[in-house]
Amino acid sequence: MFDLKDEDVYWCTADVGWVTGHSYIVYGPLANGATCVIYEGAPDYPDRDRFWAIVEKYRVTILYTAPTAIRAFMKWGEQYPRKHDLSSLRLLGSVGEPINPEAWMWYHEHIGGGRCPIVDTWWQTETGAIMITPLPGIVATKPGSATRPFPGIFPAILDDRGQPVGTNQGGYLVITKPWPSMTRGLWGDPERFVQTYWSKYEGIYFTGDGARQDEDGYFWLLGRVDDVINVSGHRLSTMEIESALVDHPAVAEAAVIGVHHEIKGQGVAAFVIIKEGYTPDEALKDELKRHVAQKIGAIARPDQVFFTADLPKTRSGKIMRRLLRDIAEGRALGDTTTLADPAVVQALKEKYEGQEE
Ligand code: 7RM
Repeated sequence: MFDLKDEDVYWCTADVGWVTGHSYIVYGPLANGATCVIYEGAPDYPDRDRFWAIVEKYRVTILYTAPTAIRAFMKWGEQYPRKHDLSSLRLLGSVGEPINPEAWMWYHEHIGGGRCPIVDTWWQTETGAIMITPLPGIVATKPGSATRPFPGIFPAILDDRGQPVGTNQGGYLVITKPWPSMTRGLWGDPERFVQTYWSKYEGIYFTGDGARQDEDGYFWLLGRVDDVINVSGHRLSTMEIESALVDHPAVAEAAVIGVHHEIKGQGVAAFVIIKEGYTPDEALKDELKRHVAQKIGAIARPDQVFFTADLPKTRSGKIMRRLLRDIAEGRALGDTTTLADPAVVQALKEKYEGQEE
């Protein structure tokens, strides 16, 4: 994937505490005897050229980073990379979420000087290694596509009934044959392992991602189809953030969704029902945001908190996050016929439009 040679200086900018860091700062490159840069710090400290200063100083040849970082660099402006000699770079990588073509082009031009291939690498914690990626110099890239499966990996895109979808039709991304680094279980919860990955289709690994394949067989990832949200390439579960919120004494109930965010890809929006005796004010919003950051980590801190008296639920009590997403993104409401009380969502929509930050 990274075409590693003895002379290369490889730098994966991920946080070592997240899976890309474990796999592509620690196990992978060290097992392969790579010469690596290992860095901990912020990309804007002491200044917004931190990455480019490091590339120049250590003559980095292979740089592996994330779309969210690239979007932040785009926003800061090309003057920061331009201050440095980036001519050592020969290969760029991207991981963590779909890279939007605009960010791809900017990365290619302003970091890669128009000469470096970009490997857009799709994989998951559960896959243990990169699964869909161009091979540099072999597979022609298309901005925004992770291109083709790595040799020996067999992905497919299926509909709800398990039938392959047609060209350019969206569906569920699955892997149909085993591969060396696949997850073999969930610690202490074998039931959940079967439920999450092996019960949608018989004998086929379910990724939880949507995708389509174009006329050249290239894969285009379409994001998650479950309650996983992707903030700056970091995977978070809506449930986990909801639990952190409910853990606060003021909170009776909470529903968390991912909403479109220009830099982070997705941001966290929380709809919160508070208990009697608490005041739904700005101070409480800030306190709840702090509480989540303290319980889970800064990456999970909600961008928006909305107080509400009710949440849209089905008759079986499942929160309809799809409707909350419609509300948060200002879209017309989708199908509400399965709601226990359709009035709740209309009231919420009106209230939300008043509260928007
Ligand atoms: C490596 C990592 C996995 C989820 C995965 C996708 C998304 C990751 C890409 C991507 C489109 C990519 N592991 N994802 N890489 N989507 N193109 N190149 O992020 O377990 O934390 O997350 O991330 O939704 O299912 S992870």
